[in-house]
Amino acid sequence: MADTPNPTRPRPRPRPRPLLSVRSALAAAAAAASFLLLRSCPPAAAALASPHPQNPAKGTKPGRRMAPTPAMPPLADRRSVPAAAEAAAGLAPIDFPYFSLGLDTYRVPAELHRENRQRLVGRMLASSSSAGGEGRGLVLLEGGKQTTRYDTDHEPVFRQESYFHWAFGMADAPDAYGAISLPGGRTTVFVPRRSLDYTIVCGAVPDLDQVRDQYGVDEARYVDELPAFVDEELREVDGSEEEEGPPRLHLLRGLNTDSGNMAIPARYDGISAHADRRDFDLLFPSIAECRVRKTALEVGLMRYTHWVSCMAHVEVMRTCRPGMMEYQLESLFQHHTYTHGGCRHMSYTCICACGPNPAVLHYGHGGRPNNRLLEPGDMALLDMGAEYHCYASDITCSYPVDGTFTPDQRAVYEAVLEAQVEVIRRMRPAASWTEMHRAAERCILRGLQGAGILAADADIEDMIAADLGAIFMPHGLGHLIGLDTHDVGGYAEGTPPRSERPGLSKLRTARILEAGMVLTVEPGCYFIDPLLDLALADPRQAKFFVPGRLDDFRGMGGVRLEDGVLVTEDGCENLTVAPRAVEEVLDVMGGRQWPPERDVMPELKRNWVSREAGRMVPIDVPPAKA
Ligand SMILES: [Mn+2]
Repeated sequence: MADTPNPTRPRPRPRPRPLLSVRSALAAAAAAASFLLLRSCPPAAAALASPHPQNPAKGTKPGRRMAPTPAMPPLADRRSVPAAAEAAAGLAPIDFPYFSLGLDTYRVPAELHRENRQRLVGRMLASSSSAGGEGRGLVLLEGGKQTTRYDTDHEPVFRQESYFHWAFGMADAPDAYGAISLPGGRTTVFVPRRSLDYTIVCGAVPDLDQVRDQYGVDEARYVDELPAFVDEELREVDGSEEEEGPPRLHLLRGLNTDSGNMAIPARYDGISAHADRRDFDLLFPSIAECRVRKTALEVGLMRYTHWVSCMAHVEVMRTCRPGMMEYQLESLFQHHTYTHGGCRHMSYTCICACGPNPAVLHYGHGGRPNNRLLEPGDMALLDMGAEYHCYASDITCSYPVDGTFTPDQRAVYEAVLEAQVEVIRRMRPAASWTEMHRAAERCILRGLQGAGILAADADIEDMIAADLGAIFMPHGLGHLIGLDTHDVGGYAEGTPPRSERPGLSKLRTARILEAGMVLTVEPGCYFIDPLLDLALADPRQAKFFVPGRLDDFRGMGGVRLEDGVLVTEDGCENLTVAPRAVEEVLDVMGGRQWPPERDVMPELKRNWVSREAGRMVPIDVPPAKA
């Protein structure tokens, strides 16, 4: 951080890049198949590591005018899967069922979901045997429904329900059911039998053998066969009931601690015949707990969603300038993640908050629709993440829209970056997320002392005790992320309860970290007038403020930096490869290549990757420091 350039030096701005040719995009899309089915090799063939030749832009120096380097090659140059691209990249072919949106979009093995089902079965059997329970039973999950808008027949684009998708990977199959037989784990999925009318309007659907092969399950049937199937599965077998009790029907019911909504158990006409066999206690905690820890295959997919979103953030960073509207930044992000990443859905509504708007934490919603004109001197806080195959990313970048930090903006930015680094330095198994939140608050308060907002001689712990951290960061440090942006299991039974202290009470989890968890690290510092007025009116907090200095920051909005971070056995891995150091941000805004040739902040633990033939491969970005 010491060798960052002069913050007041103006930066050269790149010329706007032309939009991609619509014609080439259409031609490429037409050539791409949404499912590619091949069989023979085990998924281990996907494990690969090929060094990626760095984009050669040697000799470029910060501050020099540089030709803008596209973060992603033009669509027409993207190599389509599989054979030619794999041969060119020296990669072994993938020979198992996978999901992909064609070209070089990520290829998600169906194995990912089979492994999830195995984990679920193992967990449920372990729990039920420890409770003295039975072995036989049936897990039944109901997939998401195709909905319509209000009273109309307009159909919003379908997005699968997350628990169902976690288990079966049927992202594109509305109105389906899935069943897992216990104790063996045999998997049967049920898809609607479609009418001729449906086929005429919506197209032909795959036959049952194709469904089975596509999702890598044991059997596929029609939904109208479900009642008879459940009857058969729950049938009592002579002799076995005396030892184990009759087979149970395991249904999903439980509270989402972020939304306050309940997961809805599977239903079909006739299910009430099994009312005495229903079990609502075992499935929900078991599947939620499995979702908390990600497998290597899930992490691989999340590396992709994070990489796509980071590269799109870089494009927005390069294009952003005064005179644009906030929604143009949103639009550009969506274009890049979809065109280059196959991401049809955002993980959440884009927050494109500029000028004073970062002080509105969830700006961008229907009532505040990203509609400000960017002005010179504005800070932008852009919180945008795309999802692919229903797995999320959640990334925030903050920077001055004109490419020039004022000293005050920079002081706030660096305080937040300090907090980011400090948390990533401490993240490892057995660390407390609550303690990480406090660590971030300390960094931010120290930064505000340095900026002259808070008294330089005041003790940080006294400020923490006075809840001053929650005045500047009135949200939690971060949350579990996976299929959902705010992923499940934050306050599961048996984990630390929600605190009542300001700031800590906003945490979406207070868990002790474990390897395999992916959490966002999103420290922020905001200047929210009503909160600041409350603090100034409270003698407990007002005494820490330097009179008058706060006024220089009111209206600045705020800064947030948000990365997705995987907890590993011995520390953590940052899945987010966005520009973070001030010099990185200014260089990228000036048109410099990304990823960079050197990593000026190895302490952020960014795992540098690139995409080759639908897979993520490591690339070499050596640390800048000796
Ligand atoms: Mn977040």
